[in-house]
Amino acid sequence: MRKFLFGMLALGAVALAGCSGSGGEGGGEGGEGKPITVGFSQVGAESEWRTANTRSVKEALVAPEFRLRFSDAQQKQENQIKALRSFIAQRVDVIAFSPVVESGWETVLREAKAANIPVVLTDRAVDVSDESLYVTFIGSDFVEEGRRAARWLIEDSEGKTGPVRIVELQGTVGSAPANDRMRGFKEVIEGDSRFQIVRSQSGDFTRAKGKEVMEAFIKAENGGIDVLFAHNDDMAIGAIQAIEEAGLKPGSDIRIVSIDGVRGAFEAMKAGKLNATVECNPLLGEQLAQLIRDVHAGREVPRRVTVEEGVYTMDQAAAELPNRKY
Ligand code: GZL
Repeated sequence: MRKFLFGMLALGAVALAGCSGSGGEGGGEGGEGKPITVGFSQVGAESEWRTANTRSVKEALVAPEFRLRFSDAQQKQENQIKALRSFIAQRVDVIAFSPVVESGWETVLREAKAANIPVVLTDRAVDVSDESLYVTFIGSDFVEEGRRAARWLIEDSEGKTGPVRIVELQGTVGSAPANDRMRGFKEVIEGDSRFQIVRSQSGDFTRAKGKEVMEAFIKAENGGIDVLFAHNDDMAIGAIQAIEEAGLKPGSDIRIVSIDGVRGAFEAMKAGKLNATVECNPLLGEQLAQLIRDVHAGREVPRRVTVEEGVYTMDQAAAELPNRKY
């Protein structure tokens, strides 16, 4: 009788661990109080936006509920793949990551699936044929962000006959935000012959590269630039330095619209050097933590979780600046 009872208890314990864990050490909600071990692979530290995003994730995934294993990929896909493989080897409970580019993830995501470790995408999406390779994606609608930037430009160009010559500082080549912001922007301006994108090049989302590429644009176009569309505020801030060093006035000689809504953008708008920024909210930490709790507990989650965002212009900057959280 005693052997039978012990057997039943052991069976129960295994079942409990099985339903509370997801192939990892088990834990978190219902896992006898064990923390949920999360492997998080971050793109890098390339922009103010990224710094705020990292802070938000680290503030949300805290002990004792979570055990966070955080890796900074320095904007290199090979580093992210290495990190994901390490998380798999460590048998974490959940993997979460922001993929630096859209393609090249099938193999490592299949390895995570084979190890029965659920994957949550944050911030950026992946382009995979098998949708079951990740459970959910939380992040902004980058196509809509591109549309919003173009709608601001159309409004700002009211009464102008054109041509309105635009240069475009694109984000990291192959990344979802770069691909989608470009698509959304072009979708709105096409059909209005006043607008011409005369130069486009990647500034890799950084201030330094944004400045360098804008210097080249100014030299090449020799005064023939009316507008800069930058895929993020950091490249716009770098470009502002290049515009000033060329003896031109950012915000008037060259009007500028960018994306993110970081503090530096509000300071530039307040100084009259940036005309508009489209918000892209990096503060996903709390929503991500709840998604991880739900995924780990085996609860249903939406395939796509978006965040609310707005558009801010120069005249709103001074009033809004004190409210900014990133
Ligand atoms: C957008 C994010 C982008 C930001 C950039 O969600 O992936 O990466 O717009 C950041 O500032 O580098």
